[in-house]
Amino acid sequence: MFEKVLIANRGEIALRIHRACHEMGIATVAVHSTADADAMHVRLADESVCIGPASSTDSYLNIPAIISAAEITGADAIHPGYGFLSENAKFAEIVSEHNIAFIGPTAEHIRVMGDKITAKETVKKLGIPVVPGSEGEIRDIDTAKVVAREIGYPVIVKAASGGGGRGMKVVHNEGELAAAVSSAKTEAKAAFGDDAVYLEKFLVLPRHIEFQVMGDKHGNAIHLGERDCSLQRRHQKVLEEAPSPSLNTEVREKMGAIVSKAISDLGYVGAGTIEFLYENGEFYFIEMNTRLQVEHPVTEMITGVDLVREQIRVAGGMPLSYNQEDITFSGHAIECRINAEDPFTFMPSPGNITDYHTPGGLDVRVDSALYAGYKIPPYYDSLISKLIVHGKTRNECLMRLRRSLEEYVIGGIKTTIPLHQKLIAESDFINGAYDIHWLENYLNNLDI
Ligand code: MV4
Repeated sequence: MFEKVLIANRGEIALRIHRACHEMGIATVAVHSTADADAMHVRLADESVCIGPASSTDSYLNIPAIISAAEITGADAIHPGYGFLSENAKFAEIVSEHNIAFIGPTAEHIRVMGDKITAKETVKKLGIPVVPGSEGEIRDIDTAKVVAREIGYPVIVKAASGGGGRGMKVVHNEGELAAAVSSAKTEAKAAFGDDAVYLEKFLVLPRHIEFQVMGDKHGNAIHLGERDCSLQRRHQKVLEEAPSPSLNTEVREKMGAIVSKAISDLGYVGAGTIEFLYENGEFYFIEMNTRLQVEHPVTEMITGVDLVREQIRVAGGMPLSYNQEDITFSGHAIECRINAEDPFTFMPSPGNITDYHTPGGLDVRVDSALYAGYKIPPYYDSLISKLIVHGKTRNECLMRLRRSLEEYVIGGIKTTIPLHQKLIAESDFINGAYDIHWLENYLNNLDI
């Protein structure tokens, strides 16, 4: 197994990775920007290296600086966390070329899944149902018209390299199609340097359901159930839960069997997430993420599996610690993403943490790099903490979440805790009756 792992990230996820490493007896190297010299991830790690100025482009995205830090400290593996370089195929390749293990899938798997057209073609061949649409890229408007007539309006134009909802256009009739394709291409070219777009049937009121999967280098693959991530604002997830209130055991088992077979046939190694839209009992693949996700703790809370430990094991060539039969699902878990933002305008609110008290007790988990006296820098993502709560039932989980949100004190800045308190008191949320558009509608109709 590895002796020393370099953690190419910051914040709560850097701590999460450090904790898994130390439990396995592995030493850690933190990297940080000048703005993060006092950050908790630097304090906890066994060693640390400054890799550049505040701007992410020059530090957490600076490949030569990160490789140098790994070589200088003698790290034998790099964990990229989420965001930053985690789904950069070139980075995975460069790491391997330096005889350092990349804790994640192969560069080839990252590349295939990074392009949504090749991802869709690949999983379709592996037996995963996909949203009806164009066979690959739309190259001319006449083909687009034929495909759209076949699948029926509304349709959606998507960028192959898309992310965060950019380069997406919903089209209600043929009259709007040409303009939508052309503007999606322009937007995609500007945002990603790639103007390839494809067409899909637009699903009007789906849920966002994602399956956690893991594979090892011995041909084993398992799934760890789903997470419901439908509560989003501007393509940023706000709250996630597992299991999904909208899936029944039959559909869950069917989806699970399909995804684990596909991951095994693909020879995929590491943790991954297969994203679906779920509507009227039917599920359709949309994308695959080849990284550990922000919301992975809800899966850990209902399965008891340490996903980061498994990532490290399989990257080091060890088999997964679990067969599918060993994975059992117990109770319910919910994660609230707590951001340093105004809870209702979402304006960023960085600054000094004057007081800090975390909730605790049975089945309460806080993943955060905050401490009293810490100053949140303005340069990075506004996620500052994840409150994850487990209960034997969804109702018990909700009661415990309400109590935990009450207990949590983060003084000196604005946070999204009040939004979560309001949200979990809503009858639609309590009833699990929400789709991907519910939260935006709810926020638009708030009188504040
Ligand atoms: C869709 C869709 C409806 N129909 N595809 C948004 C970002 C990207 N990850 C995929 N997205 C969507 N794809 C079809 N065929 C609706 C969305 C979508 C969405 C998906 C998941 C969670 C929140 C969303 C909010 C708006 C639109």
